[in-house]
Amino acid sequence: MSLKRPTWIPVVTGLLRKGSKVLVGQRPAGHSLAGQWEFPGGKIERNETPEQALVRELQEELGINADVGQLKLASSHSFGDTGIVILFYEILFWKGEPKAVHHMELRWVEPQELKTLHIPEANRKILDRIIEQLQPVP
Ligand code: DGT
Repeated sequence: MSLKRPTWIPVVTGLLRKGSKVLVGQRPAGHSLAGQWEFPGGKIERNETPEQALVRELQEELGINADVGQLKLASSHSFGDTGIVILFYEILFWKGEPKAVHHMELRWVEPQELKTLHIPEANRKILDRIIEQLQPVP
């Protein structure tokens, strides 16, 4: 058992849907995981609910006003004494057109294409479940 309590960083991300596709952004240089393709989002700040944090992050990163939908998945990933817990929310409706304000590039991809992209390990671990969540409801 570890003597030191781990530090957990709570993160929220949005699964923005357009038809069968989902939006991913390439993380900018100078940040951790630079060049990797992520779902837009970021850390929950103090005194924010996960939904408030996601609305703020999507405004800052994409310039959209999002309507946060259902919580679809949760994942955790640790490195050393630190870990992240990521909550994935479905985003079906928003105002504005997503722009790469923060990312190097944005792409709408088919869920299966996520397998071919360089994505964070925290997402890779649960990619089958992410893809399953992104299938259209029959
Ligand atoms: P950092 O990590 O200190 O460079 O800070 P930021 O501001 O670049 O990171 P931020 O606010 O995007 O925080 C999200 C953290 O979660 C970051 O360490 C990367 C990690 N992460 C893993 N998978 C994802 C994902 O799909 N989307 C986002 N936004 N972050 C992810």
